[in-house]
Amino acid sequence: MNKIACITGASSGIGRATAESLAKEGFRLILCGRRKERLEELKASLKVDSTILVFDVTDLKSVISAFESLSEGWKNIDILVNNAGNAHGMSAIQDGDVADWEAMMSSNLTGLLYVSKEVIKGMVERQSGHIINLSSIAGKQTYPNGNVYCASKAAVEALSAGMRQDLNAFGIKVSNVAPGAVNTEFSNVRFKGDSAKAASVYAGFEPLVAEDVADLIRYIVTAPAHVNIADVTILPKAQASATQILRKN
Ligand code: 8X3
Repeated sequence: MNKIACITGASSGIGRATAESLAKEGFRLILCGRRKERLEELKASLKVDSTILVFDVTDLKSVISAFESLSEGWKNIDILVNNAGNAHGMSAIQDGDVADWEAMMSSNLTGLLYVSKEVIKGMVERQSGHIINLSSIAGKQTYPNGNVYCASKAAVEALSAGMRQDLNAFGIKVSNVAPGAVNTEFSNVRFKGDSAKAASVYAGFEPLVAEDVADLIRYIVTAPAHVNIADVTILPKAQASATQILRKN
């Protein structure tokens, strides 16, 4: 296997688990994130050839220079996993914090576009590639107090469909992955370090773990060449919708 997979938000959660899962398949990896030490630690733990790009997806100049800095041997990216993104705050729209709104729209939507633009160029030239966008159940169903986070993920859903249509002519596959409740740093970030509140999101049922989503991504990227897994929602067994979770206590 000589294929190169580029993963954003690789320093933790679903991104990190995806890096570990694709490493087991033998992919060469470009590990992207803001936290250099974590990326270095991850790189050292992997048994495949990998390289690190440290940048913030919301900073266009950094995104452009990071991809320009790749040496020739790393430029032909076969797979892009657009995983970087987060939720910031959870409140009714009338109480929303503008800084939180901007942080979500810029990482979940604009940042995904910035990174995709840099990678799509080469994919179009080579007439091959596969983009996996991490959406959410929140992109398919809006829930109370989810407003802007849900809007940012609904935008990812629209972009996945739009990318699939526009890149179809170039033989590029686009897949959309929409997870439900996954126990990662997600809720800790959403609730700004309030660990009790974060833990309560996953209390009383067995949530997904990052490896469950990574396993799905591994399946998507290793499916036969003529198969595109276009859009998958992955939920814990206890979850029936964005707002319906069967809790035991
Ligand atoms: C994360 C899932 O349900 O907390 O995107 O929005 S949810």
